[in-house]
Amino acid sequence: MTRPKILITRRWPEAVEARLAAAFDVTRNDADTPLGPDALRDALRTFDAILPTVTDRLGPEVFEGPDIRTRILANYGVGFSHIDISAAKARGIAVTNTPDVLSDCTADLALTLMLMVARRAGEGERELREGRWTGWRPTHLVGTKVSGATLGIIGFGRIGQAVAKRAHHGFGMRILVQNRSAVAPGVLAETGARQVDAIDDLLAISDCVSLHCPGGAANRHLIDAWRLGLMKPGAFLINTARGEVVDEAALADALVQGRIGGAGLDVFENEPRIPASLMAAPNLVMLPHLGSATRETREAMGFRVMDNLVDFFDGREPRDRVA
Ligand code: 8YV
Repeated sequence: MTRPKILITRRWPEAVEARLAAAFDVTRNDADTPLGPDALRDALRTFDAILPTVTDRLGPEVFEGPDIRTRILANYGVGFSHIDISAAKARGIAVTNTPDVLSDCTADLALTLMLMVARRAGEGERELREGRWTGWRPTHLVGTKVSGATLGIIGFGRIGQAVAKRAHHGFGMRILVQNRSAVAPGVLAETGARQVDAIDDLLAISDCVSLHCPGGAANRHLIDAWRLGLMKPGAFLINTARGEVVDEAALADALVQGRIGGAGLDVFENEPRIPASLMAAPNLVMLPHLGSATRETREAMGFRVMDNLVDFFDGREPRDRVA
């Protein structure tokens, strides 16, 4: 039997690439630059499977036209708002993702950002490296105590729950949760969390707000100027979910005007472009989409994609099918 032809759209950890190459007829993108719409359109006509990442925008236009060969988009990552799911479905293309394996590391990074912003670690590091540190003094770079504060988590899936565990059991934080469906009482009890119905209620009483909901059109600008205005003065906003969930221009205004205490962002609306207003905003820590960026997790994500592919081509239902 001929082996399925698969395209890995970016370079992946070597161990995973080697296992994929042993099982499939693999084409790699050795330039490791994002594929544009034309390349993706061609790929849909050339490969049985495409293994995309967040940098491959598979919008509706890419799926148009005849002779599509691809039967599965086995996404490397849990978020898939870069893929037009209804267009994929309409063309009979399955879509899978990689949940679970990145929850710990993404949660770790959300906590990293929270601590960096609250304790002014970004400012401190810049000051020291630029030779501006004049020495210790009681009023120097005084931040905000995180231990015992209230953390509002929007989206209480696997990553949100992993954040709650760290914040509650590590830092004694009180946990508030907003989620589109009711969270099981047993799950809330693990971190003494309380679920609120409305995002607005959570924003008004949280000292820090961390976003863990999906991206995509439904949640675009969920955090807009009005909702930023509901946050406590001095509160922090952390986004490790998707850039589009936050209105970046409104966030920059809120930071410049000192209406909130600060923000930590790992994701952006138009990656890798960062608007000048955010570059200039005070009390903002920005990281280049590092949520899952550990060797262990990036390998586990790759092997999870491989499991999905093997199941699919062996005629079994892939465990992480989202469409
Ligand atoms: C990935 C992520 O690095 O899984 C996700 O949704 O945001 C990151 O962990 C990226 O999306 C890879 O496609």
